[in-house]
Amino acid sequence: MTRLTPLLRTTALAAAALSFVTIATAEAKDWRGWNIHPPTYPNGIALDQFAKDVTEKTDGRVTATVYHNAVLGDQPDAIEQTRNGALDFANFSMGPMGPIVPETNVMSLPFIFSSIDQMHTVMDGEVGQSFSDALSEKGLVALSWFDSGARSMYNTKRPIETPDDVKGLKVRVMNNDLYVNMIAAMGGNATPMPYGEVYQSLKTGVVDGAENNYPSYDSSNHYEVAKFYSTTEHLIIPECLCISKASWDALSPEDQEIVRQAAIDAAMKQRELWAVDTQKAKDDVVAAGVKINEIADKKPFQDAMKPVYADFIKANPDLEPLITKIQSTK
Ligand code: GTR
Repeated sequence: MTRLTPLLRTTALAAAALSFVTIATAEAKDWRGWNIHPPTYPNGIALDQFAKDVTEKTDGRVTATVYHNAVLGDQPDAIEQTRNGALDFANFSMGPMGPIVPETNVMSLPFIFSSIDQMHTVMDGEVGQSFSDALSEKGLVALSWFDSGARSMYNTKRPIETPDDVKGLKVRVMNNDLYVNMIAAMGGNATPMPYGEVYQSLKTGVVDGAENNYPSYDSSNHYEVAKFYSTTEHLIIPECLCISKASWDALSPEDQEIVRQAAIDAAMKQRELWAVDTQKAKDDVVAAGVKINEIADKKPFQDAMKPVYADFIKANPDLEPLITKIQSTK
């Protein structure tokens, strides 16, 4: 047996300790998660639950933290950062995903889903899987789908009863040319803009209106400055809980299973909270003086979208079967 002098023994021990630390550091992963909403929003609560589950159930092999309120950047930036592994997980709307993953643009076609329930049926089946596959090719692993309700138009000027009422309005949209066409089809002028800039832009008149679901209209305080909310419900856009493919591939199969289950549980939590929060947000904005006009007949709006579909299909003929498949799903 080799005998070590005390000094060498100390050095050897220190080296062993150091290599242990190095190995432990290489293995323990600090995951950073992006969230556009406040921590009290259904998505924020669900993401915090996801982070806690992942941290506890992997025994700290992955330590996940959520950064809320878009402090790590706006959505298009965060998508890029998650794709290249600078961020590890996030909740993304499929709205700004279109320019990066063209297939997902199908979900941004106005009135493509007939109801939220139908959207769930589609997303939980093979079409949802095909979107996940397309995302994965672009570096994002979609593990579960969150609700985002239906988006409706609101503005500072007037109630919208028919597409004609949109004429001349300057409307903020998410970063996707499809929405520019959508607003133009009703005679409005769309401006793509980060979510965080909308409040100030509404307040100062840079834009006259925007469009979103009740929980976002409420939590962003847009209702304070744009008091006419009209239930056009023109977009039902799913949102993913997405993991960076680089972070996903670095996990053991056992940890991938833990993360997958945590993502599914988080989506169940989010959907449960979503229903309650939508009603609460609606009540809050009405109490704050918002004028909601319910549009019972959506047909004039759906008809106005025909050129948007025609242009889209012309530019993406390969996606037409997917559109037909979604539309024929009951
Ligand atoms: C919200 C959505 C966000 C973001 C935002 C927006 O409904 O949850 O991810 O897309 O709308 O309008 O930018």
